[in-house]
Amino acid sequence: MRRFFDKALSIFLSFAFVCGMAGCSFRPAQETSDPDVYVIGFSQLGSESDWRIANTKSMNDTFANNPDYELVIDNARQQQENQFAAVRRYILEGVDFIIIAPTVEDGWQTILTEVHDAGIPVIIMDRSVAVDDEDLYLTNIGSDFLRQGNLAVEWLEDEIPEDTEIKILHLQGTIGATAQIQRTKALEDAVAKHPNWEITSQLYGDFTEAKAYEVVTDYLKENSDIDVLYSENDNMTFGAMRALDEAGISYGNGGQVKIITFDATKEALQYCHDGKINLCVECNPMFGPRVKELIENYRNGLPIPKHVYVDESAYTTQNITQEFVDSREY
Ligand code: GZL
Repeated sequence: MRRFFDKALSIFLSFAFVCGMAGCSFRPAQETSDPDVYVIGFSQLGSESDWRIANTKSMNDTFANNPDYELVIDNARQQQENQFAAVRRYILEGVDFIIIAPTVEDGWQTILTEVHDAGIPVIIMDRSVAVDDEDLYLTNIGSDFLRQGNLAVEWLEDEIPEDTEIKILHLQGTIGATAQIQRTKALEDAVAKHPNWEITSQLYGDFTEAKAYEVVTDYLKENSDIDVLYSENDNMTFGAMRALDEAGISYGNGGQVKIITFDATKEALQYCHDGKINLCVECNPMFGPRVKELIENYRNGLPIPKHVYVDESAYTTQNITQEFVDSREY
């Protein structure tokens, strides 16, 4: 932590001198009272969904009241450039550790090389990064998104008789995000395997409720012949449900449209229990305790696997109770 203080002081003095000359103001880096506190710089990609809010809360709950750590969080508002700026600020401030929840997989080679050259360890959390050298980060902790997608298509295969034709409306998350890439791959591979399955359209919902409501509303003006909605996160599903309601199209158990959604947030599970959503595929955001354990293993010189997956399941109206829904943390 001493490095953080020395760096912050020297940067502050140099910037103050420059700013004094240029007449600008510079807010000193986040300062902590104890030089032995381990400072973590966390570049969170945004606050676009209930899942993301729960993910940030899990990190805060884990580190915020721990006297040994200081967690500095930057919200990139789903812009990768903002993540780069935050990471470079953390390097300048000399934090002890960096955590990145990347918006998309591409574009991280340069910035992760800068972090590596600065000698700061990095954990990639949630989605993945596509870099030439996996040694640029300690580990990638997140979900097996392809397994999530395969759980969804396996459920659909059980639901749909072999020779029945189905039309699938596909709502995609942020293009280039690992969750989007892998959940899309599972569906596209299944459609290639089932000649009676058709994707009528792939709409871009960016993992947000507002965008999904907008694109599904527009789509339903010209098309209403869909049998399945495959939506890559709950918030997009909520937007699509609003659009379906306004178009007078039924969904859920006994409805025209079977709804498949990813994340399994409490609100989605309640809809599932009530028969309005057919399948919720879980995507666990509660990474805080596991990330803390990985950081402590690193600090104690213990081995860390390159990929750490979290446990997840899939839920239907038939296999959840109101008690289970009430028990959920997020
Ligand atoms: C999945 C995560 C996705 C969620 C969305 O791990 O990256 O991003 O499924 C969130 O809700 O926006």
